[in-house]
Amino acid sequence: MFKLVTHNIKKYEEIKKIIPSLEMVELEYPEIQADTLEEVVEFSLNYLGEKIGGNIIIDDSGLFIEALNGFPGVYSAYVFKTIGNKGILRLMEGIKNRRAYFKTVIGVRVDGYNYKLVGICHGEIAMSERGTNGFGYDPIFVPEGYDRTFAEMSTDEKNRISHRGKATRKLAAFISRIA
Ligand code: ITT
Repeated sequence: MFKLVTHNIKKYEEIKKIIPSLEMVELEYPEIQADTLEEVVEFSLNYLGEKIGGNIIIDDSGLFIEALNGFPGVYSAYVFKTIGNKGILRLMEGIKNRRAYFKTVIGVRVDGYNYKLVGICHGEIAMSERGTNGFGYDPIFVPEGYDRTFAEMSTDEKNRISHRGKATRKLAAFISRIA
């Protein structure tokens, strides 16, 4: 049995649509300041392995904007809390290159070993916030090949193309191999 450790219920709902047996454990855990999501995940998995044990899953995600040299990236949670979508749109004012991508690193800890599964979704930063579904940066992110933001899509539609959907399908395959 695997436990997803997060305090983000929306994240859990997205992952649970693909892996219905997943349980959620609501727990805050320290996230180190590092250059990559992979390093953050590695540290958190080791910390949680000591603290709660068992088979653990975590999801660390970020939005990487090309014209801002990858910002907010590993700082996505803090930036969302402080300046939010409006702040990002303000930083992007007058910038033509709106390319960005979301990346999810899912960390799995099984029997004391850590594994990572990655998903990436390319797209663009919208000119304004649109839509009310999803969470976080969804209202300002338009995935490649679409003209709607993630926040204008259902969870199933987002899951089909999103960073988290891709990483979660890899996770499902990984779990079925070790089960
Ligand atoms: P945890 O408890 O699982 O850490 P969190 O919300 O802090 O939950 P992250 O650190 O992975 O999650 O997310 C960093 C930020 O990016 C945070 O502000 C999220 O709202 C946002 N984010 C993550 N995934 C997203 C997605 O699929 N769509 C839009 N925003 C997302």
